[in-house]
Amino acid sequence: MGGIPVSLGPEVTRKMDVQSEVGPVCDIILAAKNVCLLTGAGISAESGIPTFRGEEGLWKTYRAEQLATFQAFIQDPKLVWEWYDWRRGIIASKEPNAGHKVLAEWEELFPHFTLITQNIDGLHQRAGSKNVIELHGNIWKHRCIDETTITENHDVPLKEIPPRCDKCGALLRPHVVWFGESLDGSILHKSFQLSSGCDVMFSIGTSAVVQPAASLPLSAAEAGAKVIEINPDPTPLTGSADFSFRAKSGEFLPILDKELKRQTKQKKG
Ligand code: BJW
Repeated sequence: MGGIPVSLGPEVTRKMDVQSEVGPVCDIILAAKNVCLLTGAGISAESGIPTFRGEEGLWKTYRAEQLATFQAFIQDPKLVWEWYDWRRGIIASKEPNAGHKVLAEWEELFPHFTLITQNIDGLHQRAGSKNVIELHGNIWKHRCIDETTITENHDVPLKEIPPRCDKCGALLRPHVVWFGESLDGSILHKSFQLSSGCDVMFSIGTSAVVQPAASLPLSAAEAGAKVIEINPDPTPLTGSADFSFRAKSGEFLPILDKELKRQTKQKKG
């Protein structure tokens, strides 16, 4: 299956003939009974939250192995928690963008709609999405490394670093999935089931390199779904996507949404 790369930089987006660029993909989306989405850090980029990879990415400053593994945490919990505390501060000061808001509205637009995110920032929920599958956890939750109990914590900054469990005094860790750790089995199973059962699968703002999340759109494609990618840069998924829009999600999703709603109205009227 060959992807159709459609370049839509900000200039082009303003000038493009919306119906000819987005029209064909709208027909496919509106015919779908079951729509599934996978989002990544790129969807929050326009809110001002750094992505992981790329020029401005978090890994440019910190090496993944230094901070996003359990070994790194046990070696230096203070360093790891300082990094998370810094990121919590950034996230708390930012707002969901136009892309998050469109996806929140799509929950009502499609009868069967699944939003799967790799993001831990909670911005989809803050934009109004009610059913969000979080593959890599949530930065606003802590987990006791001994008792595995999960607690919500929204303190910015944290009161103590590293934080400790109120009940047993053991170290608390961020309730996120680090490299080398397994994702929650039931969440992963459900995500693959939903991806391989959908008619249309979006991959939005993800570099599509981190497994097993990156396999979700591929499993959808293998099961016959149309795959639509939205990303300013090409990714390893691009060749397998039916449509690959080179665009920022916060700019492109509102355009797509407007056209979907226009076509829906036209069909009804
Ligand atoms: C825009 C934009 C705009 C910019 N609009 N777009 C083969 C098979 C299976 C596993 C592996 C394998 N090979 C290696 C592994 C292990 C590893 C892995 O995948 N490594 C790869 C790097 C090779 N996977 C794991 O360890 C996973 N566990 C696992 O597999 O368990 C079983 C196992 C155990 C032991 C051994 C082997 C298997 C766990 C992965 C956990 C990932 N955790 C992190 C950190 C979470 C906590 C935290 O945030 O602190 O999750 S890493 C980081 O990457 C984070 C993200 O969710 C994840 C994905 O990143 P994402 O979202 O794609 O962001 P970026 O920055 O990469 O991309 C942003 C994109 O946005 C770019 O493309 C931009 O162009 C674009 N963009 N502006 C739209 N405005």
